[in-house]
Amino acid sequence: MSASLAQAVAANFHQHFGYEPLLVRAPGRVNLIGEHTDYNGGFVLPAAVDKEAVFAVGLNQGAQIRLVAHDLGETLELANAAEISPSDTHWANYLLGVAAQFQQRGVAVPGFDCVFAGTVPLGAGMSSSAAIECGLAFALNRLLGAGFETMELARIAQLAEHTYAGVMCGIMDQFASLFGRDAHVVRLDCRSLEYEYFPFDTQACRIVLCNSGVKHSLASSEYNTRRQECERGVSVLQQHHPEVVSLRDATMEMLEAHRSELGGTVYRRCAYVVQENTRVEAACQHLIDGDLAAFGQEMYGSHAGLRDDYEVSCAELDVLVEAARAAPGVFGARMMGGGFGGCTINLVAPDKVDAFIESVGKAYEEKFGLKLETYQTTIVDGVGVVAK
Ligand code: GAF
Repeated sequence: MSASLAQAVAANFHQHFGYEPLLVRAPGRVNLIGEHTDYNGGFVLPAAVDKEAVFAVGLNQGAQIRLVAHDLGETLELANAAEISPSDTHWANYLLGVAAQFQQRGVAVPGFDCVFAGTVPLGAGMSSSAAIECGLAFALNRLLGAGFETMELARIAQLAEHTYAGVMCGIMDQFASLFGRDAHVVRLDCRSLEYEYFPFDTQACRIVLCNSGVKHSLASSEYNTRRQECERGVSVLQQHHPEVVSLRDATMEMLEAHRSELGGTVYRRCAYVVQENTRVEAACQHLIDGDLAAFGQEMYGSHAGLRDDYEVSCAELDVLVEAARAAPGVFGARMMGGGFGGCTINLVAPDKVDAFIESVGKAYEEKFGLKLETYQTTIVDGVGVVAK
């Protein structure tokens, strides 16, 4: 974490509010494989990374909520913490939604102050919003002595996104931000919420993100539509297979048998999810076997499914993945996150990173006239207090 960013946030808090805050850091995430599976009760394989949000938070002994977005130089004040409601100020909703979730769980939220800043690129599919939600949830839990367990904080953050940001996200991003572990990826079963850590050495295999720079305005509405299409698939299958509670329980055989009833679009959405769950399980085995080449093939398969069947990719992401495939030293590549823009994730041999960036950057500039932004990420611990 950037010590200077934490210092700047702390200094800003002192300047605004004049007392000592709790300092918290909350990372964004990458996801190696398992996309759009979380809200289908399936598997994901994310990790928390060194692009983080930093918070200074304190209770102000009054009733006001005072929020400062350090990077934007914007503030928002609410007269009464007991009367929280969604705001017209977009960024504030991620914070207010969290406070509202505490209240919903019977925790009285008194006046508090919060200054936050971050290095998670916005709209890059690295979950800047989850980082913001999780950081405040962690801080309020501490300051209020609410005693929520970490998984409950993930749910609080997820529901904040549902209710105050209007995105019906799964739990992956919030889970990854809170449960990340240094030098490990974590496989989460999004139904049982059981999880398992796998060592991942970014010195031996670099995680390079290529930011398409595309921020699709339809991303959240299309995301919610995909979720509805999956629910539609489940309701069709349930009529024949009552044991199907989510697409996690579906098989390709079931989908084939009821293909016409599902209809072309819903069939393809469901097929993608069923196949992606299988890929995550296979990918974890490849990780255990130390077979990065085989792991990478699962990533390419994931991208093809997201592009052709789930239809959440875009031309820029497709070009980045194809350019990666042609570049030296690449084990695998795919679009990452909700889609319609944001980043691709690439696993690259350490000695080939510079050549990879040059080659993909050149292809991207040639095709779209855009300068490619890339990030080499390392895997870090999940949300925690910033050591003083
Ligand atoms: C977004 C959502 F927030 C996640 O819950 C997940 O569904 C992801 O898109 C796609 O895998 O990041």
